[in-house]
Amino acid sequence: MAVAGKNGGARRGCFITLEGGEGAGKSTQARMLAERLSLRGLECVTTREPGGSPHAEELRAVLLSGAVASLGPMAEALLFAAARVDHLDHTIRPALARGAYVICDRFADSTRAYQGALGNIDPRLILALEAVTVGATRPDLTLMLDLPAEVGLARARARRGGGATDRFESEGVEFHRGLRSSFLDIAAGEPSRCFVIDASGTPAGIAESIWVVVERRLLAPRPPGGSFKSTAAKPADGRRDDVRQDPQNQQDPQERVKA
Ligand code: Z5A
Repeated sequence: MAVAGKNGGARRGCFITLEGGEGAGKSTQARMLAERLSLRGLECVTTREPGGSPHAEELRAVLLSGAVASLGPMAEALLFAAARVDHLDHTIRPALARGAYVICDRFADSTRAYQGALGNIDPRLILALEAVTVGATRPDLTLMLDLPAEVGLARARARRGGGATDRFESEGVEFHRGLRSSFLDIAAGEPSRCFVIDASGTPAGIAESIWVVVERRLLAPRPPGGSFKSTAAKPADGRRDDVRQDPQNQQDPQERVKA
């Protein structure tokens, strides 16, 4: 059933985001998840932030060059938000409106973690900015890929070879440890949306863990003669009502899905 969103028309599709630190495997897993959903005959749109639409990709180049860093984390947060507005308007909302599964490599939780927690911006400001930019188009499911900062950085280094680091890759290991705990804090605070996935295994093993969560949370048929009840944690934004919200499927904040 289509549900009218606050910021942008009817919404029938499903919005999945992947979050986590540098080199956690988000892009790899976004691709693998899209392939698996496509095999089910579902339309998938894989996208990323910053970027995902022509103007937002232009802003990505500016942000990752480090040109905005000297203006401080608030200016960076505003520019990430500007890119997000364009991305939502031109890629995410149109895809959701036609019923697609949108799989997005990073989204608003990255602003909360990078600019908010690590940039020391008052969380109320970050959440207010998020409310204005994202509106009703909140993720149905967020997969937090978790692994030690050193492992993610080593993966990213190996991939880069001798290439130059970008604005965020060049931060020290303490920054990346802080990021990891910020993402875990976000997941613990919103267990009805977020699932922590152990991202230290093989790509295939992690993909399997993700599939278990996606099947259970988004694809499982309703129980005969009834429906899963919405939980108290259901956002009051009128998002799609056909995503299964089984309270028993909410992750205990301490529970990690093992690869
Ligand atoms: N940022 C922000 O500050 N605020 C915001 O609001 C938003 C973003 C939206 C975007 O950088 C930067 O913008 C990001 C946060 C900031 N900064 N950083 N750092 P990006 O898009 O260029 O990079 P990224 O988002 O951090 O992703 P990544 O480094 O490309 O990592 P990944 O997507 O998580 O991993 P991957 O590309 O899938 O894999 C990395 C390598 O590891 C690659 O060679 C793979 O083949 C390998 N890999 C993947 N999985 C495995 C496993 N399981 N085992 C071993 N090796 C693996």
